[in-house]
Amino acid sequence: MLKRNSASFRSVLASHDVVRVAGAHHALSGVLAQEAGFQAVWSSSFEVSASRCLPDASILSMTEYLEAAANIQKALDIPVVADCDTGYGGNYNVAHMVHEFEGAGITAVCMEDKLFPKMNSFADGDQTLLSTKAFASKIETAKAVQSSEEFFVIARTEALISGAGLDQAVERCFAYADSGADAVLIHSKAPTKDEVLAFLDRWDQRVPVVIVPTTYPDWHIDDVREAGVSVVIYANQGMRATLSALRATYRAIYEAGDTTALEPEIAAVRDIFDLQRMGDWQKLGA
Ligand code: SPV
Ligand code: MG
Repeated sequence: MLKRNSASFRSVLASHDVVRVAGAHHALSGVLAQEAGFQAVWSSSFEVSASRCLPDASILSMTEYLEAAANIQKALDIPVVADCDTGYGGNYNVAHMVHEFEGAGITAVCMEDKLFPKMNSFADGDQTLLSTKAFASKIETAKAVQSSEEFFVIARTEALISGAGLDQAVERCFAYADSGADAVLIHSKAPTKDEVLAFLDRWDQRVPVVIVPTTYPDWHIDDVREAGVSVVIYANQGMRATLSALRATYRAIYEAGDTTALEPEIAAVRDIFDLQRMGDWQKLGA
C-alpha cells in the first residue's frame, strides 16, 4: 500500500500506557523500527549528525534536520518525534521551526533547555542551561504558533546533564508544563536510573514524562511503565548496531577477498526490495 496516513503522536500516546520509541536517522531505519513494533520513531539529532560524520553540536541547519525527519515520516504509518535541539535559536527560530515541522507532517517535536549552539549531552563541553524563563518562553512560543491542536511539544530539561541537580530539574519541568508543554523529558547520563526515579518521585504527573535510557539500559519496559513513565526513547542503539555491523562487514569483505562466507549473514537484496515496497510500486506501471 503506497498510501501515506500516519497517526499523530498525541493519538498514539492516548492509546498506550507507555509509548516505545526508537531512534533513527533515515527512512529505512525508521521502517525497520516500525516493523519491530515501535509506536514512534525519534529523529535523533545525534544520529542525523553522525550520519554526516559531524558532531551533534548545532552544526547542521534546521532545514537539514527537518529534511531528515520529514523523510523518515514519509515512509511510516507511525509518528516521528523530531529532536529539535534548542529550537535552533531564540523565539523567532522556534516559531519558524514549528511552522516548518508541522507543515511537513511532523506531529511531535522536542526542545531542550540548553544554550544554542548546544553540545550532545554525553560529550564534554558546554552544557550550560538557558534560564528557566527564557526556555518557558520558547515553549509558550511553540504552543502559540502551532496550527493544529494535535501538535505535541516535549520540553526536555538538561538540568541533570549540566549538573544543576534534581531541584532544578523538577522546578524547570513544572515551569515548562505550566507554560504549555505537552510532556517533559528528563534526561540523565548517570550509570543508574536512580536520579530519574528520584525525579519521578517528585513529579506530580501534570503532564507525561519521557525518558532516554542510554546510560542506564537495565530498565525493563514493564518496570518503566510501573514507575509512571509514558514515553521511552531508545535514542541511538540502532545506529550503534549499524556501526558494529558495517564495520564487521567491510572488514570481512576486505580480509576474505570475496563475500562467500558473508552471504548467509547479510540481508538479501529481496529483503530491501520489500522494504522499498517494490511490488506496490511496480503495480503502478512504469
Ligand atoms: C539524540 O538522540 O539526539 C538525543 C539524545 O538528543 S542524546 O544523544 O542523549 O542527547
Ligand atoms: Mg539530540
